[in-house]
Amino acid sequence: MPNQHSSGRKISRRRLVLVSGMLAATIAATACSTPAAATTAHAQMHTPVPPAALATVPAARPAVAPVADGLHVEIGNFNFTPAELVVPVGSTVTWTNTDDAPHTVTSTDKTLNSPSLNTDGQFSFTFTSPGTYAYFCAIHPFMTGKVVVQ
Ligand code: CU1
Repeated sequence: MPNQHSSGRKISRRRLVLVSGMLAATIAATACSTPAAATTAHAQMHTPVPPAALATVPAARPAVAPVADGLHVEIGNFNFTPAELVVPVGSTVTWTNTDDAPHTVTSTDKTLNSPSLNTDGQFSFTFTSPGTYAYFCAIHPFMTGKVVVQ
């Protein structure tokens, strides 16, 4: 009796091992094929836009578009662009800071005297007299620009 009982136990234990082994193999096969198929489908869905390009989109700051109308100056990469702007008398020029660092639009005689402009900060000035208006950034004096009013 004890022998039968113990051998019956061994059989059922062996069956369990076999069954669990087959299950493991099935799970392994499923785990192997499913992500591969999903990856392929994913890659096909995004073929026109590489995943690397998608990843950079949220990092990009929504642009305060510098308008190329001759009346805007972008302050970016520690430069005024364009560094020299020629405008007719009565023009209003707007500077936009696209840098992460703060900048100012300052002339020596303080005709131009913006506050510190943070990222996306803007400053506008209307030029009512002809002349050359040289300016710089009071925080980074190596940054210079000029507006020629005709
Ligand atoms: Cu600056």
